[in-house]
Amino acid sequence: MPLPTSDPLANVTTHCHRILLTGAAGNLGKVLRDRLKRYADIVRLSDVAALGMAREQEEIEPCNLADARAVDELVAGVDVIVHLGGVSVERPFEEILPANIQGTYHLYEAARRHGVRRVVFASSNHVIGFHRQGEILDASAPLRPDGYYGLSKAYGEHLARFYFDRYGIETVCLRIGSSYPEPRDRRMLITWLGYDDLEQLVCRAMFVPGVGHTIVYGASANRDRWWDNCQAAHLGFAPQQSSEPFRAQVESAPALSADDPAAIYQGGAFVKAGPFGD
Ligand code: NAI
Ligand code: 15L
Repeated sequence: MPLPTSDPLANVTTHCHRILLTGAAGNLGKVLRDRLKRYADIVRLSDVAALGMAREQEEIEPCNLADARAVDELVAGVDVIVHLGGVSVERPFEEILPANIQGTYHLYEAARRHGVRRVVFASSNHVIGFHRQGEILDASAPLRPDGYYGLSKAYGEHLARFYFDRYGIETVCLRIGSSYPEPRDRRMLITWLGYDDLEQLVCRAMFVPGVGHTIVYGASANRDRWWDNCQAAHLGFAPQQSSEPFRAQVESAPALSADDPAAIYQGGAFVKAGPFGD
């Protein structure tokens, strides 16, 4: 897919002094760890899990997002935050609360205190997971979270909206589909976001001017789509990858039964996780 003729990044510097990457020890954190160095003098890497030794252009700052003071120190001196940290799957509310809900609040409060002007927030397709597969959704679609995890991401999107309206901190909320080296099942043929497209999306989310509070779906240029990014056209996100080369391999596995909720709703298997602790 060609880039838009008037690329919003055409005359914009895509470089800053320091990027903070939370969740840097996770799957996507590992993918972005090196790639973000293209866009900053220094990438500050943070996670509650081990990150190894700092390499060139890196600072390592371990931090639990649930610890407000530690998060405040983490954010000092940062130009832009790429916030991937937190629980990334459906889990009991008691696990989601400190990492995703309190943690994201701590991050925005620190951003406000330290004058950070831009956050890239890893939201998720699970904020709309209870819409039916095949329904085409844009950024104004009603939220239909498919669990506590999706609810926490919905909270993060609303928190970002509030911090823009109240304090002018801009956020691009990435409603990421399924970002893996390859799509793993039929649903991911539609929701897959390749890593080069992830990098393009994060770069645009960091540097396109005047994003305010933007919601964008993160999927590659796959044959079939459920998501329409018309309301994020100002980002100029033009995915270049496609799940099509993986179709034959994915479709060689048996399909889910048509009445399986994982085959009915956009959130896939997340819609049938839990209840926990009964
Ligand atoms: P991941 O689970 O591999 O990484 C998340 C990282 O956050 C982990 O390294 C974990 O240690 C860290 N973390 C958890 N609780 C923390 C806390 N209290 N304080 C500090 N760090 C904490 O997840 P992945 O796949 O790398 O995803 C990154 C982000 O993107 C997550 O926010 C996830 O919800 C979101 N996302 C990912 C998708 C994907 O396909 N990989 C799809 C949609 C959203
Ligand atoms: C997510 O939000 C999860 O973080 C990830 O583990 C995937 O399951 C993805 O969504 C998905 O929906 O495939």
